[in-house]
Amino acid sequence: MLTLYHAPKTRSFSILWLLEEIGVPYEVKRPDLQKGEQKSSEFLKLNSLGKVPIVTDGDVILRERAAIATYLADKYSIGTLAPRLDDPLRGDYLRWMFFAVGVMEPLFLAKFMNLDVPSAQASWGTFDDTNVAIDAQLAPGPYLLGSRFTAADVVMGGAVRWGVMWSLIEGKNLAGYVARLEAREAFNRAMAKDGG
Ligand SMILES: N[C@@H](CCC(=O)N[C@@H](CS)C(=O)NCC(=O)O)C(=O)O
Repeated sequence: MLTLYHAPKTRSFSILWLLEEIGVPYEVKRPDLQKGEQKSSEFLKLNSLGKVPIVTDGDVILRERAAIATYLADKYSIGTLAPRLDDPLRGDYLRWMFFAVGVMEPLFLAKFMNLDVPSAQASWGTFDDTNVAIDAQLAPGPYLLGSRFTAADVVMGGAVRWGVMWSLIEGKNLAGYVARLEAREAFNRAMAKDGG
């Protein structure tokens, strides 16, 4: 049985959503972040950073959204939510899976904090390059890899939704993309389960 450690209205929503997309049975454990349960010694054995999401799959302990999503989609939805290793789309799939956490999140934070990071040192290049790259990737649509919805849309989708909500990114293809994601049945099932 898969177990997801989840807290409402946090980054772990992506994994809740992905599990609903995959359709595999799982249980949810809900540490109370307000009470600091994620910093208990028991929890820190699972993730020394004291953060959700965590997924356990038997003896395997998974941490970090992009890693968790890559593992789950490869193991439980290969050829559907994850392009196979020999699929030409695999490269783009991995790019966007890791773009969300490695490029967009630090960029959003830098923007929020008004940090002036030289583009050669920043993982995101320039803000405009990043913004244009995301919008251009979505131009053919309806999803990141064109007609195919993948686990990368779940992880990137979370970041794009957030960026659009806070007006951190813009582009003519973003609002429609977010609306398509939010219309998905699995997304709405996850929303209903988010708070418990
Ligand atoms: N790099 C982690 C970040 C996870 C993360 O930031 N989780 C936050 C919630 S959004 C958390 O658990 N915060 C609780 C705390 O640090 O006390 C990932 O992508 O999975």
